[in-house]
Amino acid sequence: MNRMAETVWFEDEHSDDYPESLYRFQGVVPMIETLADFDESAMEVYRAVGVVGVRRAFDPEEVQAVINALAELVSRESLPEGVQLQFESRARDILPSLHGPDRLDAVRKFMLFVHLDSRLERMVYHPALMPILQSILGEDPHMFQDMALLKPPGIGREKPWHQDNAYFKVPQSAEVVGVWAALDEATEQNGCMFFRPGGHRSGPLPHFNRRDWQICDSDILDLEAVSAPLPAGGMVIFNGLTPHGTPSNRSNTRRRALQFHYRGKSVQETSDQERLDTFGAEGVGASC
Ligand SMILES: O=C(O)CCC(=O)C(=O)O
Ligand SMILES: [Fe+2]
Repeated sequence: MNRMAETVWFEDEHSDDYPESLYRFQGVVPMIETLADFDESAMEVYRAVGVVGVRRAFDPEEVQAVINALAELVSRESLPEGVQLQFESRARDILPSLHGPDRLDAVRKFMLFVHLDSRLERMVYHPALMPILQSILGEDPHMFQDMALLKPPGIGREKPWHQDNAYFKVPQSAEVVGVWAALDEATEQNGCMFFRPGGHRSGPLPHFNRRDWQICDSDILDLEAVSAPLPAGGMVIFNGLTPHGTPSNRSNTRRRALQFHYRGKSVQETSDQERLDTFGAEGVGASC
């Protein structure tokens, strides 16, 4: 079945069994307080570590507007072609009983929807974020993928370790910036982001189809990881090559997040073949 052609579907059943040690952490990502604090020294940290956290990036009204907009969109009778709404496989039984904003508690991933609501569109080129993206990319940013990852309480599945660029048709020479914003408090228990500091500097890693399109667990187990716990409205800004993952949400708290990816506006899309030649395990003769 061609999943790309579908708009709404349930995730395939996947094992949610993984070594707990994948999410052992030595510290937290370097953090600044607000987007306005992203100065030259934050930029140096960004270049060295591949990720910078911002504790207060969006204000509570902005966060609430995003949640309201998402809740309205996932409650629509139908969604236009191109939008992708994926429910957690373990939400099959509860979905029929969820109404209004509670429907978000069944969603794993929602994609390519920001153009449907001005409250969301406004966040993409947020005035406080723009100068940071411009200085990282060296030119105006072009947002090429929007996503909401909702990891519902109790059923939100792990997102195994990966590099985002392994999913993108972007030339390897081009820089990609990911922006991940917490819409609820994100903690190690409910599935906050975990990163491999400095990992972007080692370049592309082979990815394998295991619990997901991911880095081999055995390549992660010995690495030093840091977590990115954030209050609602907090954000991480990270390089598309920085390895990261999120554990399952086994707590009873929500962990909703919004994620945008940007490349420079002059950067042209490449092919799936180039992406697989770079990240596909066959291309580099790796095993897992
Ligand atoms: O929000 C998450 O759980 C992680 C999402 C992620 O890393 C991705 O979609 O690339
Ligand atoms: Fe990612």
